[in-house]
Amino acid sequence: AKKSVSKTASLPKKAIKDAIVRHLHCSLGTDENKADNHAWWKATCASIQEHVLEQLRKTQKSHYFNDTRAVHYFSAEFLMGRLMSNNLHNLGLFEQTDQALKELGVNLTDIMEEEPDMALGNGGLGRLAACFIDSLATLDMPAVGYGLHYEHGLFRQEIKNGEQIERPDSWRDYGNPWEICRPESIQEIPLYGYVETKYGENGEIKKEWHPGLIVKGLPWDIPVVGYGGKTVNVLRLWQSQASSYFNWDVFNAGGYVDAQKENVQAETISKVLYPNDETEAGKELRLIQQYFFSACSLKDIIRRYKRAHGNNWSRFSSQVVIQLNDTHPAIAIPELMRILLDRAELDWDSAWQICSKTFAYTNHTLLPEALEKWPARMFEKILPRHLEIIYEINHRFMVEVEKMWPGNNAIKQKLSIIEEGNEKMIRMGNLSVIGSFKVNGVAEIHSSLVKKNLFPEFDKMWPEKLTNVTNGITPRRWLKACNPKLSALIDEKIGNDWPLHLDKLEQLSQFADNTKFQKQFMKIKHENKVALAKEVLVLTGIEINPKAIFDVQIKRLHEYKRQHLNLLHIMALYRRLLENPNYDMQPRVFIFGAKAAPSYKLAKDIIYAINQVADKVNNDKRVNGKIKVVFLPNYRVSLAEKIIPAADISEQISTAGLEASGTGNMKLSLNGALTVGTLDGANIEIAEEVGDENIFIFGLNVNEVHELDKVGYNPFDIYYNNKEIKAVLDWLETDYFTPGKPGALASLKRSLLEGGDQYKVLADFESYSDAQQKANKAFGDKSRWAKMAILNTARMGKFTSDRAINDYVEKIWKLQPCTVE
Ligand code: 26M
Repeated sequence: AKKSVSKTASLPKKAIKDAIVRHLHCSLGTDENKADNHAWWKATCASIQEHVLEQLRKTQKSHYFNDTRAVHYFSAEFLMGRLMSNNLHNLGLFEQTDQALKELGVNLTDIMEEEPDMALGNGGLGRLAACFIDSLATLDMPAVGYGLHYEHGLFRQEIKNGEQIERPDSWRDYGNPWEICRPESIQEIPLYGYVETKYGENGEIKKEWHPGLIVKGLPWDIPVVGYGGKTVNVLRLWQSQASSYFNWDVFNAGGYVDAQKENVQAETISKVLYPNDETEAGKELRLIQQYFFSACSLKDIIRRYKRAHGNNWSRFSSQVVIQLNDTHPAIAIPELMRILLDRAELDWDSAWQICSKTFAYTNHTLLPEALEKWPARMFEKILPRHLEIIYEINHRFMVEVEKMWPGNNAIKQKLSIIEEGNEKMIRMGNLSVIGSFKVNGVAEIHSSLVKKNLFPEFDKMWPEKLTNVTNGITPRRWLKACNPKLSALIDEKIGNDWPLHLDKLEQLSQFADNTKFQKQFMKIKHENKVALAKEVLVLTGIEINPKAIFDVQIKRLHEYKRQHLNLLHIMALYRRLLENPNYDMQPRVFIFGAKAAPSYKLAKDIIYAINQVADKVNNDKRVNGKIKVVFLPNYRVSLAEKIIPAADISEQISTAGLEASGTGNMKLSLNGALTVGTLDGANIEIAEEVGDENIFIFGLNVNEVHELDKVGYNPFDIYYNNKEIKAVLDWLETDYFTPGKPGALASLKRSLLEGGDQYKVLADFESYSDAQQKANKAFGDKSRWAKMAILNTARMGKFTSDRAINDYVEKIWKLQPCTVE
């Protein structure tokens, strides 16, 4: 049986109070009378951190003495959000701390608002990494997260005159109370320079890389507290620094200023998170970032391995598994080869044996423009030795391809790591598949498309390599912490161990028809909606009615996610209302949260369009409050935690085949929102779990999208045949929503007509509108709606990230849990 009560859970309130006051005095240099919320927040963090660090020490001791196999989760992004509430809940200290602070005259909810989000990620991929390290610690798995210590996380979004403005994010300006600097574990990373070929005593060829620059990697450790407070793992993030000793020559030669220039370059590496999840920017700095954190992390792993096993590499791949979160850290594969060949002086076959048993790779997207490729000439300049190794990996792989498909050059071209063309490119996806022992997609449909469309030949060569692990989310953050009222109700009904055994939520289904329970459930939803309405008023000045349907689409802005399908439907509803003031619909508030990549023009146009339509609709008396449209600026983890518990409808409306999984879909359904969605990503598995009667599925499925493309899709056919669609698209060209600026929204119309409507928005419009009408009708029947919402919560057990991690452990990582006293 799993720990249910943590040691810290018995900590008396008095001890907590004393610790907070002690930190106020001794760490913050202030006192109870002078302290503002920020100081109280910091003092409270410091007192929590005492317990965290004690458990961290015990965990590390236990892992060391047991010499456990461990997973190393390599990710360019960890979208952690805020840590205080999570750490308190996981330590079992939330209630006592709340009480202790109350007695000190301080409100815990208020001081939690002082914590800036740790927004070191773009969206789904980064948040998945954060959920996974929570589950790894909760399941007592030996694990380390490795990433970059960005000085600036994802940009802060402001909306000015309806348009997105990007502002720098400065999450560490006043210090981060959770992180620990570890100068004793600094690594040095070579870059640039050239490769010298030498000949050994027996005439064997040896390669020596003479780097042109060496930078230092300074690790910062963020403790990751498992639920129950026993295992505390670490997230180790690397900050780049100038290596002073290497630049000593320049310095002494009177080049003080030149040396400073090199310092600036070195320190730029970890300056900022790239916000571009649209297309591969091909930026040199991004490649350097990837190599920098991969190389630091590998050296860190090897240093630890050698402490236990000396120079004997035979046990490396049985002690170390490295999970590549997308191809961003794929450069770790040739880097490990380089270390084994050039440093450890192993022969190629022995090195490749080790290497190809160490890495596993997760694919998160099928969008062709998002598959990473780097110009070979960029590699030549930054990582000349790695380029040689990649060519050698490819050469040997091509020999295997020739055995399998003799004389077939087309297949060789397709599978080659090197893309020949105008400019030679290195395909990081192919490198990752070839260098890994397992490759997984993130939902059933996605994994089957990875096999069938993306890597079919690799699947033939290695039939066991490609597999699926459906994503999950941590129920500790995404239900227990963010929705305390619903959590308390669930505790009361089925006991309090559901955060560890989410399948137990199924027991709620016995109350789905119970009128009293329905009322309790919906009362909590209503209270959460009142709280969100307050927040919306503060953030936007827009008044919304908590009795209306709260219809939510929160995710990065991308054409394939189709926020514009949602918008066209809103415009159609608006038009129906204008044409018929008695048009029958439940009042509805459409809530959007989305950041657009700064260079993604059309995505920014869609944000502008949403805001302009919102402005018009919200202020049109004829609408009579039946439609409100809210665009919440600066969508981020901490805002998601406020929106999700208040949502009635969850918009998951991507073009079938393009959303790898989605994870917001799981969070919303877990909190009792009903999905309006396509048969895409994890929506399919959500529908399987909740049942077709508790979800609103619409639109083309993957096969139908495929068929439509085969016969040829012409959006003009729909435009000319559907009066409503035509009217709505034509509306965009007028100045109705952009007074004095006719055509300001025309790019949207163009992309859907002349642009070819790549994402089948018009093709799915009617079906979407029908699904929305069904949802509208269902909401009118309070008891029916309550039942559906309850069954959504009850049937989300599958989507805990604990299940996902257990799948990884069984299928890929083969880890044993290691308990901590
Ligand atoms: C690329 C180039 C330059 C800078 C950044 C990028 C980049 C960053 C993030 C590209 C893609 C990135 O993320 C992709 C992503 O978030 N994919 C999502 O992964 C989730 C977790 O598996 C899935 O649920 C989503 O469906 C999938 O879109």
